[in-house]
Amino acid sequence: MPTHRLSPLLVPLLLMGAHAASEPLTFRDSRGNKIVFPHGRASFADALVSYRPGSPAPGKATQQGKTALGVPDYTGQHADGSDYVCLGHGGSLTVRFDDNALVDVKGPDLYVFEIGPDVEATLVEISEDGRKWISVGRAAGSLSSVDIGPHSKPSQVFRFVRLTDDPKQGDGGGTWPGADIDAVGAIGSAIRLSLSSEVLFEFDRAELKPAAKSVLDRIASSILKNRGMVTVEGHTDNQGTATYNANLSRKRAEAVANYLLTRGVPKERLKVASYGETRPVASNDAEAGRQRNRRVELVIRL
Ligand SMILES: [Ca+2]
Ligand SMILES: [Ca+2]
Ligand SMILES: [Ca+2]
Repeated sequence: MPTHRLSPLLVPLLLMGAHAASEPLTFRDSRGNKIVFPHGRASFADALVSYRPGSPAPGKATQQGKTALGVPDYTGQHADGSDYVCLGHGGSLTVRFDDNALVDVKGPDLYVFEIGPDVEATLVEISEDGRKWISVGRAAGSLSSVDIGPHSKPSQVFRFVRLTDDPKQGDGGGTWPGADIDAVGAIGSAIRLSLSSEVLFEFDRAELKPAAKSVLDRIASSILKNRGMVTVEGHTDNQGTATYNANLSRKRAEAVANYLLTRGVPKERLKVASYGETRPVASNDAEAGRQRNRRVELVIRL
């Protein structure tokens, strides 16, 4: 299962790889047009949020939502559905980007890899927080793109994509009713780094640890090799009051942003956002999940 909990040492490597060493991936759509994913493997969805099969539902074997994560890998040779998920008539799939994010770039921003003999359309919605959704149109099936530009603001950074099999098409019959999804990829993508609060700060504090500075030094030098905006997001777990957590996440995000400023990242390229406990990436019920939720994320547009 893909994870975005990166070791502090890997972070700068990944970030540098994002604009240098990592291989861009190229695919061809049904018309033979070349589609290049500049950020390679990172461009694709990382986590399954939910899968709700439609009615009629597909066979059990093709109800594994996780098969829509990562790079397109459908070969047509696995009858057990181990490389794609079938939505069923009117069914839906929600995925999340963890090491990248969906942003608006010139032209198409998001590609849905739909497979199988029938070309089946999906209705596409995107969300920053997994709660408020914006409809961005219809992916017509096969390998098709969506431009989120007309539906979003340039500053918005989207983390979630929801695909719903278009219930208006066909009668939903057959063994695999509804759209069959192999992968979901963001072309208009930014790199997202998640830094554990344990690495950056002492418990309940907002002053950077010395060890955090060396990690941020390397990130700063990578940022300076690019030109895009950097958003520093503060997040906490749900222990304590919502107001307290909102404040702590703001102070921590500011501490990281201020440090990046001292390393030469221009003020006009930095934006601070604090979300407190409102955007967890894991359950707060157990300590392991709470630890994942205590974090500062950097969204870096290359
Ligand atoms: Ca990804
Ligand atoms: Ca666009
Ligand atoms: Ca797949």
